[in-house]
Amino acid sequence: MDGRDLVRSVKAVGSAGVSQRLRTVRAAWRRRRADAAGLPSRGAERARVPGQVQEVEPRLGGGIVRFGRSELRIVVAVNGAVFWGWDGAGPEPSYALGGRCPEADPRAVLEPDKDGGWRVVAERATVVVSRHGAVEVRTPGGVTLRRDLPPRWWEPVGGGEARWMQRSEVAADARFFGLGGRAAGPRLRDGTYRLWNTDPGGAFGPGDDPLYITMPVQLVVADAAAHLVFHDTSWDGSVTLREGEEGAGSGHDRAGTSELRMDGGPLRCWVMVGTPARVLHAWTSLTGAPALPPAWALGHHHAKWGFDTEQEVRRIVSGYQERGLPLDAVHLDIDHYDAHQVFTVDHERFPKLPQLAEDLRRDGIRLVSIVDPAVKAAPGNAVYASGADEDAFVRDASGRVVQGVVWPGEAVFPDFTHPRVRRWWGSLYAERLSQGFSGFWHDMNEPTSFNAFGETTLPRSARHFLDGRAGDHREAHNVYALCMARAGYEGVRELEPEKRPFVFSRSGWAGMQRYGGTWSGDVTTGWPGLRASLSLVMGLGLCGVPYSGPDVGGFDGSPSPELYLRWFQLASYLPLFRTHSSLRAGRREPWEFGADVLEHARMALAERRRLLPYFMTLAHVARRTGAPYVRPLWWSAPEDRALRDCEDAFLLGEGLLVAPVLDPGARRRAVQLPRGQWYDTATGQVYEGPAQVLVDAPLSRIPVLARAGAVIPVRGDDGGLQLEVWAPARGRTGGGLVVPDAGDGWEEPEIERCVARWQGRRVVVEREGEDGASKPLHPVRVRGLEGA
Ligand code: NBV
Repeated sequence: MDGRDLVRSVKAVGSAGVSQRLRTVRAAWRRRRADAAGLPSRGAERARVPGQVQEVEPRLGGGIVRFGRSELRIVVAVNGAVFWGWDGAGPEPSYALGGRCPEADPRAVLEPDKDGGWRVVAERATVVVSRHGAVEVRTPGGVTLRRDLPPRWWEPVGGGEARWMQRSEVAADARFFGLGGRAAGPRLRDGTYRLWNTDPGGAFGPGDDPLYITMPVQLVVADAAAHLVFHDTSWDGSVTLREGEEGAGSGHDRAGTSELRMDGGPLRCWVMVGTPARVLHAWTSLTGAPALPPAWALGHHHAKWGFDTEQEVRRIVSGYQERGLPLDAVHLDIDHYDAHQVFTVDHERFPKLPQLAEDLRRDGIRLVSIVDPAVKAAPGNAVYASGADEDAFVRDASGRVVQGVVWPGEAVFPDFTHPRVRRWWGSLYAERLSQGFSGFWHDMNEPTSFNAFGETTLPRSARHFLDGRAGDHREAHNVYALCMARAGYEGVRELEPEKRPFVFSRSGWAGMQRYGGTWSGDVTTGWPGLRASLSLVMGLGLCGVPYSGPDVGGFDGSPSPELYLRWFQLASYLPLFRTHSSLRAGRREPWEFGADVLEHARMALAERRRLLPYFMTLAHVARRTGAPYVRPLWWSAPEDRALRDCEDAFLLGEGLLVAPVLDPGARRRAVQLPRGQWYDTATGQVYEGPAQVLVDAPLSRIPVLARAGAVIPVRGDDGGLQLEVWAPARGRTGGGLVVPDAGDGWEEPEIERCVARWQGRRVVVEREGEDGASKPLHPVRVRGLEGA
């Protein structure tokens, strides 16, 4: 940008916004200058490919294949995942891994293959390396799932970080999912998806990409098997996907392709093969079990940017209470801060926050606080002063602290890639806890800085500690929020060791589930936004992040009563069920949309409350197995192509199929059913899958179907745990898992396995403990007997 741009931009905004604009323009200038001085210029580049195999060195769990111009290291881990890295890259260090890299599987050995190639045969996959460095992943039965062509690097002649490209082929019938939170999924159609966490800078819709959470994680589902591939590199990059096509008649198949381009970082990846359940299990055993939310976080949350005062919060809460609507959490946005500064309270408008928190707590409602990473760079700001004492803030290459512009004005950014900084930041949550907050909502942590031109984040030359390795923002950007989540989670856990922390974060990366979940950011109000919300939740679940949910009603504007209701109904079946909207947007309380909507929303809230034990069970299942609560319809039948292409319905755990209404005016909708018998839970009508059926979807509810034989833990009328059992098909058995609530501490309750079967004309349920012994049962209510 030059002086003329500056003048033009100042003219464009008029006098009111001038000073803010000038500040952001100045910040943009600073950023440009810093990058020019702090980053090596690339200059001429030389391309490289691996060349021919020269020698191999078998090692535990695999080995090293040396090529003329690179070497490939392959290790099969004991969890069945396969790792390979080029140019000597190993699995560690990694921000994605939940702990140390799993042990190598001693049974996997490197052995010669045909045509001068080599292969590693493992229990779940065979990896075949060609003479020129193509790498193929095959099922144990020998079907090729993925073929990586020899990679290509571009190295600056004068030295520096190499860019690289990895092109892969998958089966013609394969579908792509994942890559973090994508608005236009969950099936990722042909196109280029960037890997750079980004605040879209306003409400986003299905056409906006990338968003806050990107991950180099692809879940590929094909007839032969599913596989997950994770390229463990946090640098900026992109993936270009092209679905394949099957040749009709005698025509040839065209393979699906994925082309991954990275601006730097190691070329290394993990691959997991099997059923979707197996793959997610391996993935979360590698990157960490999803944090278990406290039970209240599975209830209903209400938020709003623009709760002006304590009285306003009390008024909203009374609104829920007077109407008998369940409410479990209220979120306070940046407006309760003092001058938008994190870890402060505006005591004029919120004079007795701890009292408010205590009063709400007595009614079973928790307070959740927004936490922004940017710290106001001003003398007198205690957080700034203590951060400066800790040398906590990101600096540029010349050693100066990097300044951006965020809500509090000129602001600085903690370097969360430093363990000392994480500890300091974590200790600041003591102030939040003393105000009475029970949970934390991390925002603006891509990180976002309002630079007017170019990118709204830190300069790429900004320096980061990177846990001792030292580097710059090109590498740290995508893991910034992940490290912030770690700081918050670990800080809160240390401050309140007896409770499970509740943290959810707008931005993040592979492995973020260890610290909590996310929400869908500022999704736009409108029917496309509603669809995008479901896409995000499903896609993130397939990347190992099972806890998320949208802003009900969308972030901006005012939804029509029908749209609000349909959003509310959908979200009541998603892990995070939260109403929220922007400062300038209309209200989102259920009573703001007329008497009918209020009554229908009441039903959705009551059903959510009734299903809480099921949600708690799903949270435990996610923690132990990696299976998300919200699963695509193909979860247990990935070979069913009709299901693979179905994006407008989902399985909630094993037992329920939820078919939200995503179109205006719809009062019936088609539902693609997986194999087996399904009950419409509202009418009791039975359907036989696989089939496409038309079901009623009146305004009062969205269709929810129960799998015949499902055992669903619910809250009975007396508040106790009850098992709702949907009669199995005649001659069949059914079952389900039940995890009784063990409070918000760390106790790991036993998973109960229940089996439902016919005994004469009755359906009986039996419970097996983890030891297989039959155990006493919770009260049972059998449904669907008429249908069966
Ligand atoms: O803190 C204000 C908002 C918040 O309400 C929203 O949920 C975040 O996604 N925040 C973004 C910053 C302002 C965005 C325009």
